[in-house]
Amino acid sequence: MLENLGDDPLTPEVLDDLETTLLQADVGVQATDQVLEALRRRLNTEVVDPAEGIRFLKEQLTDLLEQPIRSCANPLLAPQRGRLNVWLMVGVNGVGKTTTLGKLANLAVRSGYSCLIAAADTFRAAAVQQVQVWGERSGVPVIANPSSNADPAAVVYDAIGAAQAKGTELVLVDTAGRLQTKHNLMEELAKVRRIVDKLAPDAAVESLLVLDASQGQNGLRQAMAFASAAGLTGVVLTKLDGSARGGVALAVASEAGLPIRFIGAGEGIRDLRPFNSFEFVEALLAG
Ligand SMILES: Nc1nc2c(ncn2[C@@H]2O[C@H](COP(=O)(O)OP(=O)(O)OP(=O)(O)O)[C@@H](O)[C@H]2O)c(=O)[nH]1
Ligand SMILES: [Mg+2]
Repeated sequence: MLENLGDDPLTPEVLDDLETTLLQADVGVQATDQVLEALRRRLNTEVVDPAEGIRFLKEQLTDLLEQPIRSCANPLLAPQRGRLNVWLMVGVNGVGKTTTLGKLANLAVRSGYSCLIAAADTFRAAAVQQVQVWGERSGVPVIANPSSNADPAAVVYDAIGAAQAKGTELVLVDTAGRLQTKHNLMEELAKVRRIVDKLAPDAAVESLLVLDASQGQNGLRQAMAFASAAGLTGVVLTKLDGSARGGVALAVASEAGLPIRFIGAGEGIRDLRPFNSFEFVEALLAG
């Protein structure tokens, strides 16, 4: 729709269309209101042509995404060399945690990090096998507990111990999918998080919420609930190769204050990109 603006002035109708576009892209009411309010305030004080209006809007959206990134020490998330990094993949069922972990393991190996996978999804029988396949693809060892219904915290304990013994730089932890409303499962996750902090107090810990872009605004509720249980530090947005625009990233960045770190756009091992807010906003508003 933005291409069709032509030389029309930015009328209230055009602003309404913009609002609809943002809401349909799952940006959410609060973030949408915030950026459109900024645009309206500007329109009240000066004459703004459509191209400038759109440029201003993109700048506002980018700024919402950049704020949580700016408040982190590292604008681009990468494991820190020469020390232990522990990255947890958390989220609701089927969002792409294990796939993202597999892609990250591959990226880490290609970037020359020593890496290890902790198979801490002990909930589903096939989960360990699935993560083992991903490990084999990149030649990354997988630490698992063969007993059924093992304690995920025990697997993490073993994995961190192995990493410390070998001087491994990156431990990627696969966790079971869980609904944010299941209190006992969220407690189990909080326990895993505490074990990491206790065993590896000097490690650089990332707790990454994996969000399925096609779940729209539900992602914000997931972010709020996982933030407290898992001590979230960032978000990976998956399934952006589908029809979802992933505007929930803006809601999550502005309302949960979480930086978006990676984008998953496909099932393949290389279908993972570092998050780029400028590119993201262009894609969000395109066509
Ligand atoms: N199209 C697409 N599919 C994806 C993407 N990421 C993951 N998937 C698919 O989503 C499905 C679930 O992926 P998993 O990685 O098993 O998800 P999970 O979060 O580990 O699932 P649970 O462990 O059961 O909670 C699989 O079929 C993946 O191939 C993506 O970026 N794009
Ligand atoms: Mg999984």
